[in-house]
Amino acid sequence: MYPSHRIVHRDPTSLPFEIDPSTGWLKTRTQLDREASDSFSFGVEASDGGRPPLKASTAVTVDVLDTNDNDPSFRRKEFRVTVSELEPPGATVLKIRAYDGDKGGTLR
Ligand SMILES: [Ca+2]
Ligand SMILES: [Ca+2]
Repeated sequence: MYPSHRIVHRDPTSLPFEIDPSTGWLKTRTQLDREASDSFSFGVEASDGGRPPLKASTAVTVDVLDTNDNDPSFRRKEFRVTVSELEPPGATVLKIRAYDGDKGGTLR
């Protein structure tokens, strides 16, 4: 009697994974995006098909590794500022910082 496997989750359709019931191979079902979800937790249940069926369950966590797939971006298209000619050298003028959605958050 070979066990049959299934994913146990309150909303399995929200998971980007599916499991082959007979082999137990977990496969991606849709494209992953670490910037949207970096980790998934769910259960997998095995059932032996006996009468009554005997079951086992285990907890699974899948962590999504990051790739550099986002361009850095500025919060504004354009910056414009005024500065007095009397400002001494070293005076701060404006913070023009780019952000990056990939892991680490800011530019390296
Ligand atoms: Ca990036
Ligand atoms: Ca990324």
